[in-house]
Amino acid sequence: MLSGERFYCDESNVPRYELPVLLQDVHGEPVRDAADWWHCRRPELVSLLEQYVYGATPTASVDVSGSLLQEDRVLDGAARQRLILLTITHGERRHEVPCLLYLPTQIQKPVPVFVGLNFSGLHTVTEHPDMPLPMGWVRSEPDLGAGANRASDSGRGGRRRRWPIDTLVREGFGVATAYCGDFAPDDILHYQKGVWSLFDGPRNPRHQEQWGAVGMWAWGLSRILDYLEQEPAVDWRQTIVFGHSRLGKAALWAGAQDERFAMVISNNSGCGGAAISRRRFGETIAKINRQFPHWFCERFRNFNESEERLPVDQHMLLALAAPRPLYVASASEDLWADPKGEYLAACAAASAYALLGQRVLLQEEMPLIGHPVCEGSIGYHIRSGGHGITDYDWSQYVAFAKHHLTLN
Ligand code: GTR
Repeated sequence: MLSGERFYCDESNVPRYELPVLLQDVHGEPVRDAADWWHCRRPELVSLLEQYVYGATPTASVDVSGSLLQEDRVLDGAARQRLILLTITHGERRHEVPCLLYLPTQIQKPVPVFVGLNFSGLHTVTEHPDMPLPMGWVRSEPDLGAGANRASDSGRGGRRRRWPIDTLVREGFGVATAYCGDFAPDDILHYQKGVWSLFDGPRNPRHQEQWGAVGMWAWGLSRILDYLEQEPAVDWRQTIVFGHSRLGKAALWAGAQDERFAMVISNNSGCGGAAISRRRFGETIAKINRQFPHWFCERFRNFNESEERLPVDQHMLLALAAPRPLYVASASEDLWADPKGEYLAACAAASAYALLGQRVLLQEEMPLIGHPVCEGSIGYHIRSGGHGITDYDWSQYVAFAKHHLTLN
């Protein structure tokens, strides 16, 4: 929580609100069955979220190919580590993104893979000395030695605790990650220097519905999946899209749009992710738009301080994962992300799951800290501690994936 934000993290300040009805279309007609959902309501919700929150995702098809740059055996031989250069081509334009893929050496069959973006570069995920540093803009993070928005060698391995590759490969999973800034640098002055240039020239002010960084990150996750589809060692039908915080927002939006992802995980994604905007608890639409004007579409700003007029809320984003397994995770001290709002959104998404024949076992009462709900198609936990992705979070994701996916 930022200093001076206490007022916004007080339940007594949550206004009375009504959520927009999930199972009712824009003409007020009830969504009665799976056919109504697939043919009418689902596309309508994707389109509303594009128009009002994330901006429009380009529909133009692109070509994605991967070329192997490096391969090593790592973790005492438990994993193959591959550095792959993804080339994304749209007509005459192309854009390159390095991607890191870990595969368990013990398993001879195609494996399920966790796919997620990282905040600061591939070199922060591993200490491997040959991992290239990002060439472009990175966040200034003193503990990674990334001053003046340039990555440096001292950041090597600096975020490896967020990426328990060893555990994941030993549990039978692959892991794929790319640096979010290679799709869209996370900065108002630079975010159009990634995949944006494949489609549009810079425009200021942006068109009301032009995509922001969250949309570009989500799109990037799908391009990694395009590559994984071509990778024989990967069971791409069992890919799990996940993300922490701002990248959790992107993972949810990717899972909502791209039904190829078999499972969706949001770790502390908060405002613009899993949390109900109408609660105005912790980070609000006005605050996020002011601090991160490049994340969402311009129209989202019309709802600063007037969430009640927004035709969507975040339970609709979560519902778009249905009927696939969805996991939402909160942390008890991460009030800025509104744990209760994240839980209520998960509960409010359950009616879409029920419509599609899936069981959701979330109760009205929020689960206690450290008591995950893993059965049923929507998983949830709140752990003790602050904003972050910890081994505890990962062990729930592994258990949830093992429960819901068919592992070889
Ligand atoms: C915060 C932001 C949140 C969340 C977080 C993060 O500053 O207010 O929405 O995304 O950053 O990504 O760590």
